[in-house]
Formats: sequence, C-alpha cells, structure tokens
Amino acid sequence: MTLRIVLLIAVCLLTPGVSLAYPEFQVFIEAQSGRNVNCAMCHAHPDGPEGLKPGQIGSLDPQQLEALSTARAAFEPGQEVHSPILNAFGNHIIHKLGKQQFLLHRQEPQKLAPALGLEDDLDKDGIPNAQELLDGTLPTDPNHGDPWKLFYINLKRRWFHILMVGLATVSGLWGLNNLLHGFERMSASKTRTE
Ligand SMILES: [Ca+2]
Repeated sequence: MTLRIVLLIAVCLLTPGVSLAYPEFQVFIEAQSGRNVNCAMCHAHPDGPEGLKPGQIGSLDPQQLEALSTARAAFEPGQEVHSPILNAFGNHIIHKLGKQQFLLHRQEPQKLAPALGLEDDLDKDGIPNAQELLDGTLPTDPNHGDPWKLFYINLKRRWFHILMVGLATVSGLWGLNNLLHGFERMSASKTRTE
C-alpha cells in the first residue's frame, strides 16, 4: 500500500507538465471577456493546483491522490471524474470532453466553449457553462454572472410574481385612497349636521 502511494505521488509530481495548470485558457478568457479570471473558474483553489493549501496537490491525502490519478487518466469522454484539484466545472469539462480532447484545445482555446455546448448549466442560474466561460464568470456560482443577463433571466423567471406584487400594491393604494375619501365625506357630513 505504501509503495502504491509513493508511486501515485511520483506520477502526480514528476510527470512533466502534468501538474501544471493551463494558462492558455485563462489568457483567452481574459482577452475575450475583459475580466480578470483566476484559476477558481476550474480549480478547487483560486491559486491553481500547485501548493500546499486545501485543494492543491501538496495537501492531498492518499485517497485524493488516487482520485487525481484516475481523473488524469480519463482520456475519453463520458467518464466519471472527481479530481480533488478541480471544482465541479473543471471535472465537468473532463467528463464531457475527455482529457485528450481538452488538451487539444490548448492550441485553440477559443474552441473549448463550442465543444462544451450550451445545454449544461451547473449552477442553474440560466447562463450555460460555456457562455460563462466566454463571459469570464463562474459557472459554479449562481450569483456570479453577467449582471444584465442575470437581470433579464430573473425577470423572465419571476414575471408573474412581480406582476402580482405590482397589482397588490396598486389595489392597496386604491383601497387606501377610497378609505381616506370615505373619512373625509363622513367628517364633512358630521360638520353640516352640527
Ligand atoms: Ca451558469
């Protein structure tokens, strides 16, 4: 067992280039979106996979190292991956495309979003993962997205509730206005009888 763990650590740390993040995507997304984007879009830690902090390679226990090794070997699409150094979006990319296709996109990072398609939305905020990738927002945070897109989506989702609140407000004001007029009429009538 000990030998297995040592081998796993050796594979993860010594294989050239394997443990490095992929800055090509970050460079493309920042140029495309005009936003500053860090590794938190796809990785468990915003500083990326290298280091000793939680979600980085140096902090992984033997079980997590095994999960990392499995994820790194997921070259074909459709495999369940739970890499401890990736977040849900990073794992989703590997699951959807496979490691092999993902690595090919390093040469043409603009093709990653079309390859992911527009049908998946991990955080259910109404903006597909691939669009958030292009926008430079987090596909794992429903409160993080292009403000105008989130406003428009929420308006479409909640239009009935907003309409009902508006009608209730108008009818409440109308009723209050009639009540005040009623008091005025009663007061005027009482004054005349006196
Ligand atoms: Ca989303």
